[in-house]
Amino acid sequence: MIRRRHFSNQELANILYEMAALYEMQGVQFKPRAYDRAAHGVESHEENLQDLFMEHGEAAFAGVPGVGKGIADHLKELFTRGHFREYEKLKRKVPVDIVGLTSIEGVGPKTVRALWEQLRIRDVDDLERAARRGMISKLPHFRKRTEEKMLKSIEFMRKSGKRFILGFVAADVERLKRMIEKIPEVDSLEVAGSWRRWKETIGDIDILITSKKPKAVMSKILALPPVAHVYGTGSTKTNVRLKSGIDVDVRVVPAKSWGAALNYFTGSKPHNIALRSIAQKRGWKLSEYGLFKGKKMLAGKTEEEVYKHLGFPYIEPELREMSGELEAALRQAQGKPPGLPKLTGYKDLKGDLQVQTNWTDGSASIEKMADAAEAAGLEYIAVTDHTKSLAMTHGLNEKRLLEQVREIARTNQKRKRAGKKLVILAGSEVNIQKDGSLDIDDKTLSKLDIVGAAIHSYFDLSRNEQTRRLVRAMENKNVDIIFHPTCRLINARPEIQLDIEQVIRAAKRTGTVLEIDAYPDRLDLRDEYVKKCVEAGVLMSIDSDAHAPEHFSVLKFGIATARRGWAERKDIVNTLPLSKLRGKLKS
Ligand code: DGT
Ligand code: CA
Ligand code: CA
Ligand code: ZN
Repeated sequence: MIRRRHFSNQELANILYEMAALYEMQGVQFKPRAYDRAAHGVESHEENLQDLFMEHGEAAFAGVPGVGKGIADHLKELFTRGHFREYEKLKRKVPVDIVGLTSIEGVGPKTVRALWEQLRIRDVDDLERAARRGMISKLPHFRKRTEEKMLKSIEFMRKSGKRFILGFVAADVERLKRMIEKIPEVDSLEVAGSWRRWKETIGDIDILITSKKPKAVMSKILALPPVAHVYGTGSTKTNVRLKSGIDVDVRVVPAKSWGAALNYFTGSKPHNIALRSIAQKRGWKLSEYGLFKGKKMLAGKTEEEVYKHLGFPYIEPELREMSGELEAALRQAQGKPPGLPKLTGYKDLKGDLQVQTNWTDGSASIEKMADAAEAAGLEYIAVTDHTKSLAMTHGLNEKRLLEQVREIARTNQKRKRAGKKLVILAGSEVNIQKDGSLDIDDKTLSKLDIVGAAIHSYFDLSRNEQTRRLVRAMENKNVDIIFHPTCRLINARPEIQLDIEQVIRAAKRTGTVLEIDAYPDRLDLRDEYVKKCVEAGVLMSIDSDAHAPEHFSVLKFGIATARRGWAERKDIVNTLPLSKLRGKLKS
């Protein structure tokens, strides 16, 4: 019997992204954008599309943004035959690893095509070899600098290794979790490890289960469709690899040890080790089975109980990184400030201050983005499209920006008449130029409700120059927020060189908000910089950087990053209602 292949939504999206790139390489019009849109839609769809299709047939595609008749037919073919002809045909023309190659900075589909036609480069290894021998810079239209950049980017990717960006595998993890929860012999289940601590990347998925029939649970897990390979399996411990390439550790523990095990497998390892030594100092022993005094179990059923016996209040998983949480917890237990922070909650955001629309590189209209934000529970958004010096995004010039201000006013009126509540602010993501000046004049900026400024080029300036550049932008009295301040892309591009302490001081002095961009591969500011801002009393915002209506769902990853940086509600400007937000921005 041939088992039909099962595709995760991420795998489907990757195929569609590849289609977009293949078409773009061929110089085909419109299709690349259509496939990109469909890929976005599939990627952020909650339910697995293949499962939905098996259950509901073609109706499965109706709710997926960007998936029209043509693409639905391709997916249908993929589900029923395991492949589809259009894709194979395109692949035959250019048999290269497009996804791998285009993940190198500065390599787009057109470059992939040129490299294939002139040097027969198929994958990243080929590219690296050619670049090292200086063959790229000898091609027409390629410069020495481009070649050097490619090599740098390849080196960075190799160094970052195989950690998965949490937000990009979240749908797969949730789906696996639901599948295991449905196994009748499973009593309770939690995903522990770095997932539960909301780290920006995870090395693997750690699943903790209680069950009275561990053998049955394990054998049913091995039979789940996403499982690709079994490293080892026993009644308490099983290790597998999923088809998506990520490893899973499964542990079954007795119910009486649940809390101790959850604590142990949530980590972090240094946090565990510290707790263990605190137990030892009292002559006790802490393990994944419980807290023991000799043979007597003192605690272990819940995490709260374990912490309590050790003299601590409950510590949120996001704080368990040994960055001072035990000292703060101890002070709190002794009634001495400062204790643990009262972390920003996952439902605390009232607005989103970075949203792109189809006026530039977003996929949807102002109105559609507003409706989606309102459905996501927000009270306001700022429309912040790119500006003119980012030509590839069709950035707005002064005239278009002012047109957009009027369009936003009209949209607000229209939505208000229809009884909708969310308010749209007129904003901008102004491009910061090499010298720290902005590409939109001050007079125009002063007409906006809110101005975000961001760096999108010259990532390799020296630390001094880069810091001065950003500080100059903050000194502009119209600039309310710096978006994605360090410009890193997780696993793809390092941070720009900044004297972060100086940046934070300048933010404080100028009253500029620093952003936590919540998009999963940005999370910029990162957690440790968030903590520095909290300590310095610098306000931050948590924004989605949405380019499509479904992207508001990424806000939770930004909130997690804020929590990992100990941020409270008072530290996050968009936890405020609109009326109070205005008072926190520059006038
Ligand atoms: P990851 O998977 O690299 O993103 O990070 P974690 O934190 O999920 O680490 P992982 O999967 O190796 O182990 C899960 C948890 O198990 C870890 O957070 C703490 C605990 N753990 C693992 N190895 C040790 C150890 O040698 N000693 C102690 N005390 N705890 C450990
Ligand atoms: Ca892990
Ligand atoms: Ca693990
Ligand atoms: Zn954009």
